[in-house]
Amino acid sequence: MVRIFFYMAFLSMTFWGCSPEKETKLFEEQLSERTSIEFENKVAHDGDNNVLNYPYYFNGGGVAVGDINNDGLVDVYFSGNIVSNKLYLNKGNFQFEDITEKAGVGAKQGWKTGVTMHDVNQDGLLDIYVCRSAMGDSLLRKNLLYINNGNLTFTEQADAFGVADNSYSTQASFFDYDKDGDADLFVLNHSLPKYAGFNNMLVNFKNQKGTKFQSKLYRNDQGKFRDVSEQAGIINNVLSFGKDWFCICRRLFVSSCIAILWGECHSPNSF
Ligand SMILES: [Ca+2]
Ligand SMILES: [Ca+2]
Ligand SMILES: [Ca+2]
Repeated sequence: MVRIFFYMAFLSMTFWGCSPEKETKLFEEQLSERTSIEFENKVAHDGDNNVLNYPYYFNGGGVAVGDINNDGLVDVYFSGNIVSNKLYLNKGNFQFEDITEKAGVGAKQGWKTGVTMHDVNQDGLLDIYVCRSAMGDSLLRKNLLYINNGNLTFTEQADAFGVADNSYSTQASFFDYDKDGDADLFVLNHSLPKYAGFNNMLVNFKNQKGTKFQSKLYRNDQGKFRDVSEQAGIINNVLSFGKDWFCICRRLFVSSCIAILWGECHSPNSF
């Protein structure tokens, strides 16, 4: 009996003496109190502003990261549907400064969606391309291209570069589709809710085309972008929802089975 008690006491001491290893995590959350990043994509729910009138109401905005001033620190740009976009300059040690106003990249008008950073004019400075959607006024749907001036300010030049797409845009990506050394542009647009209910034959949807929701491929011709969607064989119809894309074996997959380049491929729907 004494021996059993001894063993029990020993085991208890052993377990009590062992503190569990500190849990190691792959990521560590940095709170806004430290980073000063306080962006919030607030959307109103009143009057005609609701998901019934616009089914993409909760698609959200976007975020792009890149070193806009080439100081080795990655900066962050957020797009807000109806709130101002925000550009945060990375000061190091997880400290960020909101430079939106002086940078001139707030994009306060329209309904902003996806955003991507790319050095569009190849001057060594990252530029910012912002997609817009939702608005009935096509002028407010024009996508925006903020060219980096090199002094923490930007100038909007989407029209000058030929990328002021006024469709209902979800997201855009720059990539060199014709392998000539410069980056071209693919803009994924979505349709209005003609497909709602799915009470029509899919073949009818597939035959419905329109410039407002047609996804676009823009070829970079010496710095000026031109719409080459038709000649590139981009297949579009009313069933265009959104995208997640990746290149495998020279094939471009676009979700929702809309655009097909370099082959006859289909990908799962990812509305
Ligand atoms: Ca930086
Ligand atoms: Ca640039
Ligand atoms: Ca190219």
